Amino acid sequence: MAKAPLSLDELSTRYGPHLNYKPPGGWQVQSGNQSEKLVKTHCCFCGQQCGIQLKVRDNQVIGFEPWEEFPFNRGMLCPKGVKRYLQGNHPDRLLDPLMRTAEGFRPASWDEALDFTARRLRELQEKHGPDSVAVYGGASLTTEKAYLVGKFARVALGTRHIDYNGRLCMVSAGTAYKGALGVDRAPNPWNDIAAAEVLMVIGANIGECAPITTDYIWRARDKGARLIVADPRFTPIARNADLFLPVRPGTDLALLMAMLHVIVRDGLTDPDFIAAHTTGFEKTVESVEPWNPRRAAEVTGVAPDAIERAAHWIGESRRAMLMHARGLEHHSKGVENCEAVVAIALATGNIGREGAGPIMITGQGNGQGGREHGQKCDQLPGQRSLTDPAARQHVAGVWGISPDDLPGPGYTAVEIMNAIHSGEIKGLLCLCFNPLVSLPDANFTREALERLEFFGVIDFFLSETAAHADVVLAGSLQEEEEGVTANVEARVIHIQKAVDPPGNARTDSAIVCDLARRLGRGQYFPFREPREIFEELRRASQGGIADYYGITYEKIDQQMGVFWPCPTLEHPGTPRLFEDGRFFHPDGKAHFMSLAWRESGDPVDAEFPIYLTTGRVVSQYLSGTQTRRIGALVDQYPEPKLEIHPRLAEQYGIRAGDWVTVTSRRSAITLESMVVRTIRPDTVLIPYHWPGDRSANRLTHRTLDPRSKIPEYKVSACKIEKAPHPRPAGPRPPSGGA
Ligand SMILES: Nc1nc2c(c(=O)[nH]1)N[C@H]1C(S)=C(S)[C@@H](COP(=O)(O)OP(=O)(O)OC[C@H]3O[C@@H](n4cnc5c(=O)[nH]c(N)nc54)[C@H](O)[C@@H]3O)O[C@H]1N2
Ligand SMILES: Nc1nc2c(c(=O)[nH]1)N[C@H]1C(S)=C(S)[C@@H](COP(=O)(O)OP(=O)(O)OC[C@H]3O[C@@H](n4cnc5c(=O)[nH]c(N)nc54)[C@H](O)[C@@H]3O)O[C@H]1N2
Ligand code: SF4
Ligand SMILES: [Mo]
Repeated sequence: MAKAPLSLDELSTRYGPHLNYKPPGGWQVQSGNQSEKLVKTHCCFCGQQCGIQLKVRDNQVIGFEPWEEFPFNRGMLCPKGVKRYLQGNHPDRLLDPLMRTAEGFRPASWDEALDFTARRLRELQEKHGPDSVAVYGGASLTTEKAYLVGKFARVALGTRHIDYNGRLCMVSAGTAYKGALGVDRAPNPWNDIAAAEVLMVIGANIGECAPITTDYIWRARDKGARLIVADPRFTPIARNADLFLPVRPGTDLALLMAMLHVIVRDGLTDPDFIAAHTTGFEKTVESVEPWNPRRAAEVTGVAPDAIERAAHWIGESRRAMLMHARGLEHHSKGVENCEAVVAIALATGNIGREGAGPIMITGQGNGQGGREHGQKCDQLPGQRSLTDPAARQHVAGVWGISPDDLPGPGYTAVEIMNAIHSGEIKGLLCLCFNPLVSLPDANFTREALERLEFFGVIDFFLSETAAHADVVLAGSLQEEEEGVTANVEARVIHIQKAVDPPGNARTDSAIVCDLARRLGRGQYFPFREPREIFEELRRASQGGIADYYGITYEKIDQQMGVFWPCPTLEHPGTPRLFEDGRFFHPDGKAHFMSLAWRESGDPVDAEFPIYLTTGRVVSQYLSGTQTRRIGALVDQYPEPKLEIHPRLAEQYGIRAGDWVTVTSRRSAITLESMVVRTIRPDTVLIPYHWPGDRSANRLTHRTLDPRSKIPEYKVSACKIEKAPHPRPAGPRPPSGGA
């Protein structure tokens, strides 16, 4: 089957020369127009899930108003939130299903596209077995859709291979919290941040990636809280820190073990709490014993007295919080890193109280809800385990199938791509995921996609990945289908439908249900609207860890969100976990782990002597499919730049604005330099929101954390050289070039 991606000309012919579209004069609204309405809903982008009111006229989202009563963000929005409304009517919107032809794509009818998709998936399964096809889901989907996708893979297709893009995001934190505390959720509501006395932010660029969280930190600062920041870069939030720990990429575990070492050595633990509520503390003590601050300083580049001070501030406080994001987690020891953070909180008794706790900062819009109800390869709804016989019995009962017909655990996201590359998996259905830009080692991903015998995508834009598909099914934006998401605090909130999908585009869940019918499994997918999916989800989650049984759309509206677990209709929800000192393990205790240092998967050496790390900028979102199409956001940061310290730049004769070729053990890309004093001199950073020859993921490696299976995006080895000539100049398209 032809697999060549569309050329830019082909893309433009089909979708018009609308790259980086700005509406002439903006979509301005006449005031007092009777046909306008405001719809209270949430931002479709990051895990803060800010409340926003979308302004709707004639079935089009034409603008927004702040939603000041919504408690999480109180009307505040970041640059992405105020521009999100520009997607719905964007000229690149897919308005019909597309089928690949020898020349590119042609619009097709839904019958043709869905029949073809169902037929090809079944043909592959008949020939090569049920597990020869895989499903990719995504955590920008509403929880209803995420639940539906998990059920679709297992019940309609009967494959064990279903995983999602949150595998690239939250799984190190999730694995660690599940192992230590028995539940994969930030334990505290965000108001607790404002009540903390000591805040440690580790591997989180709060100002750019969790902008609204900045406000909570300011509130704590206003009350005198101390702020510790650990990051290889002096990020915007670090400018306000009392203590900055410029940690070398990939060495957080040594830093955290040394902090634990000091906490134990100096008697800063909470022995009563440890004795009453935890197990295994001696294992942790033993593993941190060799990690005195001097040894850790050699590994991390952080001065010993700074490590001592951080440990003392946290150990001496009864209201300390440790906040972390992907800088800590995108590592081949991402789980241990998070376990060490949790261990510091537990050892000092800083958990289960206002202003005290370890908190993961969930990234994706529905990063929390999207990881609770079964689109993970080893999971059933309610954050249940797919291998637990009682969980299988319960969920199979709700679904009306035999537990014996539920497939077992399958591959994780990167493992699925590896199996596509090796030919083991031959068909893929992908929705809400752009792996060609977001998986590590992009050249490998592209080779894999070209080997697929069938590839179907559900998206509303033709992403770089979708350009490789045989069929692209025109799906829906968040505001085109009702549902729920769970924000960074595990507050379940209500996504309101503002408009219908445009043209012949359909809602994601209608597409999935229709496909299930064409696969002969329609009786299990009778849903006419998301509310019916939610009702089933409530029952499927009942009794699980993420228990949604007591949550209804109406209750969410009344309470402005309901924190799970919420087991009964009378239950108010659970903003703060562990207040009664009970953890979610059967023994009710929190479990300490033993920690062990190991090197990253792509270590620096004489040939590749510089640490390369990757991350984000405030105006772009993830693989950029959405934000690279919004002119005002593109203008803020049009191209990826190489952040480099003046000292390192000087060593290579690089001046600000020079073009630099960055080479890793996989590949090379050339980009403009941005010489800044805010990064370690042994480290460079590239934001990853761009495809093709601007893609940071051409350079990254496929080493995974052995337990969470997260890629090690935050540390690769590279070399740099000044490039004689820049790449061809001029505006670049949002799509293509992959
Ligand atoms: N503007 C914007 N906001 C977003 C997103 C976006 O794409 N754009 N994406 C959302 C999503 S899905 C996510 S996951 C979050 C991500 O949010 P963050 O994790 O905060 O963002 P990153 O830029 O990936 O990395 C965070 C920080 O880690 C640092 N870092 C790199 N290596 C290391 C290391 O080894 N140790 C330590 N301690 N720090 C290190 C980087 O310098 C960076 O400042 O943001 C969410 N919000
Ligand atoms: N080098 C490097 N790589 C990284 C990271 C890094 O820090 N460094 N971060 C990783 C992280 S934390 C993450 S979360 C991943 C994200 O990586 P991806 O998940 O691949 O990124 P997205 O841009 O969210 O891709 C989602 C796709 O789904 C579509 N989409 C969005 N919403 C919907 C919807 O409601 N319905 C449908 N049908 N489609 C939808 C979008 O148009 C887009 O094409 O990237 C990872 N990759
Ligand atoms: S991108 Fe995140 S912080 Fe910005 S408005 Fe949207 S939800 Fe809020
Ligand atoms: Mo993420």
